[in-house]
Amino acid sequence: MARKRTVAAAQLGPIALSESRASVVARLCALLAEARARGATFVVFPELALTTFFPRYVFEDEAELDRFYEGSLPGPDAAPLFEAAREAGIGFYLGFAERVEEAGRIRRFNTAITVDAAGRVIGRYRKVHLPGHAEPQPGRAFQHLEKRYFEPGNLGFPVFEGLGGKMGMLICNDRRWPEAYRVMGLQDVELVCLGYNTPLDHADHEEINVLSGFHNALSMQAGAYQNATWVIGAAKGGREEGSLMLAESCIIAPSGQIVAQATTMEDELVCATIDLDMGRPYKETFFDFARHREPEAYRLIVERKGPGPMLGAKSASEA
Ligand code: ING
Repeated sequence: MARKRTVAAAQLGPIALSESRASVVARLCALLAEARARGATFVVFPELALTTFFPRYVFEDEAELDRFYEGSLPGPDAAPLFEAAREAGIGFYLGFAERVEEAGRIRRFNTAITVDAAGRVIGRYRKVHLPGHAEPQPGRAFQHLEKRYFEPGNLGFPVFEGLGGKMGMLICNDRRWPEAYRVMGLQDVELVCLGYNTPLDHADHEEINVLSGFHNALSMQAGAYQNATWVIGAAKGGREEGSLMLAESCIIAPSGQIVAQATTMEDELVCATIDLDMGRPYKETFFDFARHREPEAYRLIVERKGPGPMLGAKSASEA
């Protein structure tokens, strides 16, 4: 029997540096209301969905930086979203900057939570792959200082029960790393939710920047197909404080097909009815991991961080 669910990517347009959380939360609630009207029972909001993408700035003053963070859960300003979702019986994924004290020290993560239709937090994920730099880079119009403002996530890539299936989460740059999807694929994930903030000037090479949309879709389509899972990607896009960011939020099937995509760079709800059983035929045939994978051959993936010497390299004389 099919496990059909109507889900949505809730794309956000720009969030101004001066925009209050209350104002942003009102926008999230409007998208949630539209999701309710269109019959969706789960909504994916973007990465760092409560504030402007603040890693584009250099903050020397810690108090000024901390303005952009929440505790382990979003603060009171976000309460209207949690209440509206619970009242509507809609679950959601929400990205935010998390500042917590653990073992006596302050830790900062780029975090996402999944909240079920009853308002319970059923998943927490902290972004593992932090792009950009720890130190400001000379000559950049906009910095990308996630390595300065966050630690790599320490929760792994959890998969948990949700929507009557198996759900997992990524955040932005994670979607470019096949290992991230595969760790969830090895937990039989059926729906991967992710938010992103993707500046179009990130790379120092314009021949790469012009392919941002292609690389965005390629990364998520490949992750979906190679792990026979649905992927929902929700962008914060548009020109945000001068920085043009990719939109193109989309919903991708286990076949790798894009079944719905945003057409604006503003607040836009992208809806689709998905069948959580769609990945099953792939997992029973050529992506039957237990039958086909050869972990012994993949050791380098875990043992090495960066490229190293060729294995079993024979010198010309030995060949
Ligand atoms: N943003 C970007 C992303 O991975 C980036 C950074 C852009 C990396 C373009 C590579 C190419 O979509 C975040 N926040 O990770």
